[in-house]
Amino acid sequence: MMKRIGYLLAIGLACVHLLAPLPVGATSAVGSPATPAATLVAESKDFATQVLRDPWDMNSFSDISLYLNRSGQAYDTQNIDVSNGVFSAQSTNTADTNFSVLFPGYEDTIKTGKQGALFPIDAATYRCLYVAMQVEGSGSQAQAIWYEDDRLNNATFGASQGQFTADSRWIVYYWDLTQAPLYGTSWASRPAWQGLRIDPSNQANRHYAVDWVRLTNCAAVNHTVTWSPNAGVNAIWVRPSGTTRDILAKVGVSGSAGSTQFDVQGLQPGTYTVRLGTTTSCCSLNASNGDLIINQAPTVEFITPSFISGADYATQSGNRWDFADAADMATGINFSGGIGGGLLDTVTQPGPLPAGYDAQVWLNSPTDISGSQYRYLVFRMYAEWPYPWSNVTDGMVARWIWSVPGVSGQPTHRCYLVSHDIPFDIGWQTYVVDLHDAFNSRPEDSSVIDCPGQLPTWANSGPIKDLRFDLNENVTGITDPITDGGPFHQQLDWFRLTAPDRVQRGAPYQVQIELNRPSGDVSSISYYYTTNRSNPTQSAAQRWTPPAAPGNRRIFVPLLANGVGAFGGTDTLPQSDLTFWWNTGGVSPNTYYICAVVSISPNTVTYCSAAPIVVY
Ligand SMILES: [Ca+2]
Ligand SMILES: [Ca+2]
Ligand SMILES: [Ca+2]
Ligand SMILES: [Ca+2]
Repeated sequence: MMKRIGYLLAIGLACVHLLAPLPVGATSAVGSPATPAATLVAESKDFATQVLRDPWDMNSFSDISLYLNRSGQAYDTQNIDVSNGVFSAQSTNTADTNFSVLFPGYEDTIKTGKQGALFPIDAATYRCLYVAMQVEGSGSQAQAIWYEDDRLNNATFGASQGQFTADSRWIVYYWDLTQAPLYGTSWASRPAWQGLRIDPSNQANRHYAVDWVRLTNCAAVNHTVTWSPNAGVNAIWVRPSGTTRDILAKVGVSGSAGSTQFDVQGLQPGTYTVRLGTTTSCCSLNASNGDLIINQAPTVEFITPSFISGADYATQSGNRWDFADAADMATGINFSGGIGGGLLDTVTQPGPLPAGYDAQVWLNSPTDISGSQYRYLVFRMYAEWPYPWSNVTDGMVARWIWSVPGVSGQPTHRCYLVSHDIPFDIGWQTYVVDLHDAFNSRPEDSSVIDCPGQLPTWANSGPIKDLRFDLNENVTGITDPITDGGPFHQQLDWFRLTAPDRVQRGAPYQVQIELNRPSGDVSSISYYYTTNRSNPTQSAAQRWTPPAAPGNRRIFVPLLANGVGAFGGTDTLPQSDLTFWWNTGGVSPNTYYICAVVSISPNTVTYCSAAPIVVY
């Protein structure tokens, strides 16, 4: 069972006006018959894009899902929806609605996914926060809160000044996070923060909607906007293409000047119509220099090397855990459902204290396993229950259980070792557990009999005999403080248990990457290898070219990647958009990360693989 996690928060009371009231200007007729060409400008450097590789664009529920309603422990937020690139919700009578764009993770649990413990914010680099948002009603304030780590309010944290929101107008709200906080510790006082939470309103029962959140490096991205001089306008509004949403993006504009520098670092990528109006109403004039396109910077996910590209135990032992055949699960108990359509489909009812019905999936493990060899546990899982938020405290935790021969020496006796909690979120997610991490490797518990006094870690366990995955500890029907609880529906697409990827020096290695944009948009890309991801361009990776074959023959090079990328079967896996054959001939044996410097003009961004590759 999870510990309950306390979390207090009262929103600030200081009054910071974003917008001084200004007289409403006279309007004039919109329109110039000729349509000028759109202007393309670079996307600003944004934490979520460049570090998480998943912008807070509200295109998926996972942009805001972690710790919603304090993971089911406090009913602060209702009518939750993410659709058409917008997150919308409503505060409840607690008047403390909030969402986390970066959540550190849960105390005393395994950290996975896009949790802030694995992706802390570099506070010196990222410090300008932009939230494109509308909040219902007047007299309501918004605020940002940052956390040192998974202890949340029990460790160092800080809260920005409150900012009055403007009666259902869409506005790009801005916080300079280096400004003095309303309370707590200043942003600049620590090198890194693992949590960032937004409180859209400190009032009860207010609707709000969020188009995006950006956390930038504060470097201006200037775009000159021109218009027919008009003393009646004083603000720039932008309308995202395909919407009817006009968003106030710059105030204090001199309408009679007819032109201004517009810093667009707070806008998410996309095409915008730029218009002029007042702070309270859009719009009487079109910009005369046309639409604005914020270029979408490239993001790169490495498929090879990755945590699933190394040798996979189940594949090596003859039958991949893809749930394409019933043999992948040796036994399954305490849940309903089964294997079909390439998935293991399960429903677990809420059960008795302390840990529910103890739903267990025993994976097929025909041969002994070496914990020192197999390091990464990776699985793709869907989860849902009757509510849109997760509830980790009341049982949305899985566990990994392994057995070793019992100390009694009887051939069938086993010592069972139980991992720490693996919290899970709702929706489809891919979870990576580094079983050689000191915390993740250490069992939290074991069977009562047949275990040694000093429990082995995963990394020094062997031979491992059995593998069991406990789906959840659903006790929501008994202990959920804000709902009546309900069954957990979970689907498993695949498991991998892999060794770090390896290549013999001199053999070509195929680097595969997945991009957020069509590969044809890439204007240049170069590859590197490094022992230190802080120094991504440490060594240029040489391209491998096949030796010239005699006559007209060509050498066929087999795919070295182990079951990753485009291949048949019933698993959903990332698909390769670009490949690079790396010539490892001149590379000293060591453990490296592969990095890529990718340009989609006018943006150039550098990414490194999350997983290493061993050259031996
Ligand atoms: Ca996103
Ligand atoms: Ca959006
Ligand atoms: Ca299989
Ligand atoms: Ca599958």
